[in-house]
Amino acid sequence: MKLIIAIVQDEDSSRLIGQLMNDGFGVTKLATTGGFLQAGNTTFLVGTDDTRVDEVLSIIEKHSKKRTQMVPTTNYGTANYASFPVEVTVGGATIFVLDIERFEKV
Ligand code: 2BA
Repeated sequence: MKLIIAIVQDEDSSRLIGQLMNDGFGVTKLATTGGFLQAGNTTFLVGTDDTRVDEVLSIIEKHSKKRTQMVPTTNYGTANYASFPVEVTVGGATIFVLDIERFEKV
């Protein structure tokens, strides 16, 4: 068994959870915050048989878009400091696949 942890953008989360549920996967959705942007994102936990991991990954890939975002960055100089925007590409999805030693529902 594997646990898939997938971090996606909030905008993609509704369609993604809908598709995963339709296809019979057990899913938990967590409201999370990215460390760099300090903005909300969504983390999915999906526990599944090894044989279905690729299916989950392809659903996540299909429903997770890449987007660009302008981020204000502060450049600290010696006398003054100025803030300037930098373009950051976020997503599609950041995915971890973990081996599960034991799975119980009690
Ligand atoms: P954030 O940490 O808010 O990062 C948002 C986006 O900012 C990242 O998109 C990346 O393009 C950029 N970014 C992150 N750290 C950066 C840095 N030190 N310098 C310049 N740009 C930086 P993604 O790579 O698509 O990541 C989206 C979200 O996935 C992240 O949100 C974070 O919540 C999660 N994530 C990404 N890599 C992770 C990791 N290795 N472990 C845990 N969570 C991760």
